[in-house]
Amino acid sequence: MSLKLYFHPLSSFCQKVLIALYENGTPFEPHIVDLGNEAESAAFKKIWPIRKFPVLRDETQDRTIPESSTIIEYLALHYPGRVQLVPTDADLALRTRLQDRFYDLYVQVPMQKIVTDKLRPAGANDPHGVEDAKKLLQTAVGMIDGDMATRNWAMGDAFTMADCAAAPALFHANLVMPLGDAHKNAAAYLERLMKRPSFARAIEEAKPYFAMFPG
Ligand SMILES: N[C@@H](CCC(=O)N[C@@H](CS)C(=O)NCC(=O)O)C(=O)O
Repeated sequence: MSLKLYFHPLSSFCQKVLIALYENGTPFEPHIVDLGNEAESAAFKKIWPIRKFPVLRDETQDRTIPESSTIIEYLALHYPGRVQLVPTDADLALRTRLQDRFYDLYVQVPMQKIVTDKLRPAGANDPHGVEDAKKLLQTAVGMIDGDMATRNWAMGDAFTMADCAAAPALFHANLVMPLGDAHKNAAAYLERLMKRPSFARAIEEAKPYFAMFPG
């Protein structure tokens, strides 16, 4: 098989790429990386010294592709499928990338900050950073709630890369800061995302690892 994905099922950025692969039934060889295991972590660092997953390896083209958005764009370019996750129209693609960046930078990143702070050793917490992250997440979720009053998916009617980013971002954000009644449109969008078979499958596969998610 030409495509190998280095990932972990519990990682939200990895779930984003899994959704893209499952949407189009793209064949790939899964390589689960346990970063807590020194040998696995060192081996993964040789592939991508930044040591963050997901990373895609395409043996046919001898290319290593890190970064979730770049992986999805790479798949759309070299392994296109029935579901066009990156629109061919240049301006629509630009808007899709903006939505993708929005979910990554203003939902996933602050959500990660809140979650990973719980994993820090006693005395090494960053309460100011966590407060800033909560404010940013609150602002972002408010904007999403407004947008989703009139949209089915992040870009409107078509399911795109932006929805691949939104699904795990909102799923985990909802765990750390429940969307509740104050954000009914965002909550309804998350429900639609959770019913999408590609994301439902990614969540099902992450379930055996849920206990590792800090409470
Ligand atoms: N910008 C990267 C972010 C990837 C990322 O933050 N991955 C996390 C897991 S969700 C990771 O590898 N964390 C391990 C670590 O930082 O030690 C992307 O879009 O792929």
